[in-house]
Amino acid sequence: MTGLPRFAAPSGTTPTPAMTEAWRRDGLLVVEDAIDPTDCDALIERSLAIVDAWDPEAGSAVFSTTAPKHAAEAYFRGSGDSIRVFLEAGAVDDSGRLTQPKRLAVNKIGHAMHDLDPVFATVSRRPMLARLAHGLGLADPRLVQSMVVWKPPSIGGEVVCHQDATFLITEPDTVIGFWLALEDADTRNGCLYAIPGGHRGPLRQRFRQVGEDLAVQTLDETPFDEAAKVALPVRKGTIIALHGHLPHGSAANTSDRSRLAYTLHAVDGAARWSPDNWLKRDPDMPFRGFEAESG
Ligand SMILES: O=C(O)CCC(=O)C(=O)O
Repeated sequence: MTGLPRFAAPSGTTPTPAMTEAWRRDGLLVVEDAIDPTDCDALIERSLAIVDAWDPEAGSAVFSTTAPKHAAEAYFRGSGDSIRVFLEAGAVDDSGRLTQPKRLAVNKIGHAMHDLDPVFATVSRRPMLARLAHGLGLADPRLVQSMVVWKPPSIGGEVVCHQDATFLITEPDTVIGFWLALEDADTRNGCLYAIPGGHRGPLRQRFRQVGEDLAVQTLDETPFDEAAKVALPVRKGTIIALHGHLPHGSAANTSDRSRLAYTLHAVDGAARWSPDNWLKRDPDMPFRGFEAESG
């Protein structure tokens, strides 16, 4: 277990001073029982329905952070304002065909469920998330990206250590990640880990559009302090808020249990959204905040 503090969902409208202090010091906040288990179940149910309804023949791509070939694929590049299913590398053969049932083959679903799916849209706008976003410094939070990270039993892939500001660029950097455990997560089924305090180090990379391509650019060669990684086992319904510069990731799922998580990324509307972002939106579908209707 970790020595990091764990907090109960704040009863007031803002995070407590102890939470704000932990956020400033660690760059992450573990908030237990933040989202009702029935909401977690509803998101799992919707996720299963999305996967069941999805026809792999109509479009698919493998998503992997260890061998990131997805960056070249139109299926990935067009997923910023849609709902698309991505596969584990270990679930397809050399020609890209599924070698196992869909539900056991998914790497993730992304990246706009929070705007396009009514169940995800509702849970993404629960007051607890809005309070955390405001309380952690987003003056005008905008929800830019959502993912269900699937981690199927046995083949759920590693998410390599990264900083979210690498992938979601505003000027200045403002992104905060809200990672919600839809199921209990521990070290055997690939819970998150993080490097507390690592948000005070430099941003190492940018993943951005360069000409017609998406490319990773190195900004700073300082390695992540692997020895300082702390595992974050949590119960279903826990939210882990992650500063955009905080190094974090997750190990492969080697267990016989799944480890579904929902991750929602917000930026500050007061900052400039870089046109270089990989994530593109149709002009008719601007980023929304936590309000139920567009605002
Ligand atoms: O759910 C995971 O395993 C990793 C998710 C993550 O790192 C992210 O959303 O930035």
